Amino acid sequence: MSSAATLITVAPTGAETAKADFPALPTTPEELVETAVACEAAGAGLIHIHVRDKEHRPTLDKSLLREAVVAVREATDLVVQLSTGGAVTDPLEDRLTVLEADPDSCSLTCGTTNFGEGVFLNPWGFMVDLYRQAQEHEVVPEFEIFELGHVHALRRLIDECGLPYGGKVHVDFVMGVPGAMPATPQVLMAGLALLPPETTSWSATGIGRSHLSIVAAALAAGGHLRVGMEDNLMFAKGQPVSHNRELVARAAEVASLMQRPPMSTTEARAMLGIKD
Ligand code: KMH
Ligand code: ZN
Repeated sequence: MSSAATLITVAPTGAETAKADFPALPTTPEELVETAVACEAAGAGLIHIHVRDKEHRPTLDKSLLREAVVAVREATDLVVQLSTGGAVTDPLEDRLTVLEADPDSCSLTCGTTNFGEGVFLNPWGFMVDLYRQAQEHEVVPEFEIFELGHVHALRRLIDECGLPYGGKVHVDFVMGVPGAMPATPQVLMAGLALLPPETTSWSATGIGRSHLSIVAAALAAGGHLRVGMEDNLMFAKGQPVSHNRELVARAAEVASLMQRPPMSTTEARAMLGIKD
């Protein structure tokens, strides 16, 4: 399960930060494509996309999602992953329709969790529907773990529904969301110890100031990385991120120093079981 090269996922936008509060956040189609191109050049292999509407508000509008998938595919070779998490206010039915936009991959969160002031709902029936629809649409799910118990829910999903499309199981630990599991190396190690045997690869991301310690812990433990302004708006103390590329470039530099250079997009597709 550990790998010589590192998959760097960029999550450039998210659904939580307002453009008005953070103008560098890529929210328009043009900004998304420019970000994707720059991050691929800096070492990213996968992009996790949340789309915004003309007013920069998070949206699950199907045609906007489809346009984003097509535009990023035309401009890059990145693995294109759409968020099915959306915003905490998005209805479950709308989150299920994301697969109709035909991404390579989709996020699939393995249970409900506290999410700051809100609750991010992922009841069992929704997880099963999303899992089965991803199998039917030939979309590779990435299993998001916000709490340690989510690892057991993933085990149950695989037991009850079989392997995902592509035959690989890629897990992403999203650590340090306020109210959910803390972003410490110790918690990451506990999560790794619980992973189902079917797991073929894993990555981790630390929210906010835990970002760099989780980069280091994940690399040391043989995992992959997720970085980006969805998770972290500060490059360093007192220095806001001015472009997602900076976070990808730093992750690539640390990974290379640890003899785990960034993976190519071809290697990423093979590792994740993405269809040609
Ligand atoms: N925006 C969060 C409520 C995902 O993309 O699947 C959920 C989230 C996870 O970001
Ligand atoms: Zn997301």
